Amino acid sequence: MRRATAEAGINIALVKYWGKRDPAANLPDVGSISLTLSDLVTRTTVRFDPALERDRFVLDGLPRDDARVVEVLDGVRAIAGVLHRAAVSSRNGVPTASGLASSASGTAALATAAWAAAGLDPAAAVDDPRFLDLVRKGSGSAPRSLLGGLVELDKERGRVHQLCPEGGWDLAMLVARLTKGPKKTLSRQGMAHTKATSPYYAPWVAEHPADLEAARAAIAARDLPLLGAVMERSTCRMHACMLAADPPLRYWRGRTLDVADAIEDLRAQGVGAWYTMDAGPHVKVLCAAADAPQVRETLSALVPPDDILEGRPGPGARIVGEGP
Ligand code: 2P0
Repeated sequence: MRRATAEAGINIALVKYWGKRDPAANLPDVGSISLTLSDLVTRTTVRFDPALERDRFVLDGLPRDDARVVEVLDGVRAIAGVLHRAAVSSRNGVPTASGLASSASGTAALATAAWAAAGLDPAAAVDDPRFLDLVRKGSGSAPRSLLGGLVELDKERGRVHQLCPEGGWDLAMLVARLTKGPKKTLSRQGMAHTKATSPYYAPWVAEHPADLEAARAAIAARDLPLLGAVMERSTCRMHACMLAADPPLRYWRGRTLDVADAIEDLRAQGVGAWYTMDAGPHVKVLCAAADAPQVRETLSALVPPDDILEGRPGPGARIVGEGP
């Protein structure tokens, strides 16, 4: 048996995924388009070990019980015919369960490392439906972290494909981290609640393909103002859909809107910057890499410097170390 270490960057959805058509297979009701980021990464080592009686998982130095980790390992074991339990150790460059998408980078890094440690070919994994199934079951947004740059996840078969490689467009994404605790409602529960109770859910799903199409066209033309506009529209439609749930589901805080206002003001001054929010209060800002210093300065008026994170388009999940 071998040991393998993988690294995967977080990804931020520009056109959002929210809602499932098949919760057991974790298949979405809508496709999505995201940007995989450098710098904000999870690094995970997996070693299958005949001496272990159960799987061991250590996250940021602390032992944890996590059923989703065991599920991913079980999936890889079943495919590879491996019987041994595994020792898994993982380091997150982003706060866990804070709405900063560490579950996506974590699942992508874990599955990639486990796949290689079990002796399967990591280069072929992204085209293997069995691999995509187990990654998606771990986290619906995780397949997008398997590829670098701008990535689309299709809703029918759960396949991922790259729309623009990481070196293909000089973009930046800044994150204003507004809280440090865990998110108040897990995405899985929030999606089920929204689908079950929001009268805006059906229109959200019906309008979604037009946002995907507009984003694809903007990316193909490298048209940042158009992509930024679609991104803001998609996040606002997703949050509107949640706000209309019963009872309402609201991830935004007052400061979330203060940051969004500041970004709109910056744009009115001629700097191309656009906001997006996920299942948490934080605000992510998309801009040209050359404008990142100005966006950072704007965010600095509202957020302490340590709570401003920054990434560039980064590579997909990859093996960074292997051994016996
Ligand atoms: C996204 N989010 O497209 C959307 C926008 C949050 C808001 O994907 O239940 O942890 O595992 O499929 O992948 C939430 O993330 O949800 C998510 P599950 P997941 O990024």
